[in-house]
Amino acid sequence: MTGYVFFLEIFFSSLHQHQHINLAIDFNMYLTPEQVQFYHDQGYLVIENFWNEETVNQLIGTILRHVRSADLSRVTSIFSTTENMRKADNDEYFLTSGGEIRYFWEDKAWSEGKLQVAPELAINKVGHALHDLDPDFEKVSYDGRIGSICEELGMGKALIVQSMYIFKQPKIGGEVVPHQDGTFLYTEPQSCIGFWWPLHDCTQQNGCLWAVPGSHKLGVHRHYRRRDPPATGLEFIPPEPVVWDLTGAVPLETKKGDLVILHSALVHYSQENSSEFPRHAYSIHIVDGSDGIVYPQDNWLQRPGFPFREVTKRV
Ligand SMILES: O=C(O)CCC(=O)C(=O)O
Repeated sequence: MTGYVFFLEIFFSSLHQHQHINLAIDFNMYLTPEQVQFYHDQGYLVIENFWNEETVNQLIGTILRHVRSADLSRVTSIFSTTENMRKADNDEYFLTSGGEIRYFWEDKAWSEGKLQVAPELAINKVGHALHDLDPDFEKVSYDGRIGSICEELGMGKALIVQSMYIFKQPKIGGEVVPHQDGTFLYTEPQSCIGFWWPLHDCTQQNGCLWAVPGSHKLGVHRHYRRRDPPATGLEFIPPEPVVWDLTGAVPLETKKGDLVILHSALVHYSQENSSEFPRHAYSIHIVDGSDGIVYPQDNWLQRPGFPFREVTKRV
């Protein structure tokens, strides 16, 4: 929808210079035309200061309350994205987590069957329905600004399909190997957009996100899918790992509360947290639920009886 466009003429003056700047402001748009263009050209976009410090601190406090009050004694699932460490593929706890708040351990938190650090320093991630089951995460996930961004990036009906709280723990936080989000959450045609917020300042030492600009233009290379019954579990099609060309990858050393938006086919990753500082992040993934766009039944994430909800744009 085209909104009203106001032209503002701003006059700056100083002892040495006089400058007129014309700004075109469309008050119905959240993104500028330059930001939309950047996203389409590069496959990602960083928006600074999307959340203030109070929101960031509230979310960290909320997740710690969840972890401290959860019964973790029966949680056995370790989450790792490296090919030889993937344990999720046949793990019922993971496969049925689409509509739940579930906990996944960091691999390096364990040695000889024993947890080496306190549980809140040992969790890799919490997934995958905080956005629908916790009021604080619901409030930030269904923020109308996100609906506006989705519309401005071309989505008709923005449905949040999953959320993750990623801990990237000090010293033991594992890498997230290069991947495309459209591998794990795909629609026909592809439509997924990732929203990722750091809750601590990110550096290369604590495992900031890396993006390969323009990589989204080559499409999604691989699918992670539920096997056809009567087989169970998950598989990659094709099974062989993709050898990614990471030439030109850029570190996104974002600050807490910034927002990173990721195209479904953008190759991105993060390295281990080798620092003594945490690097928490919250992310949601949104797909287009418009007529004619299909969310296949072999996507790993299914939540029968608990429909995905739309994030509407701000008015
Ligand atoms: O938080 C990270 O380190 C990586 C997250 C990511 O790649 C994703 O959510 O797709």
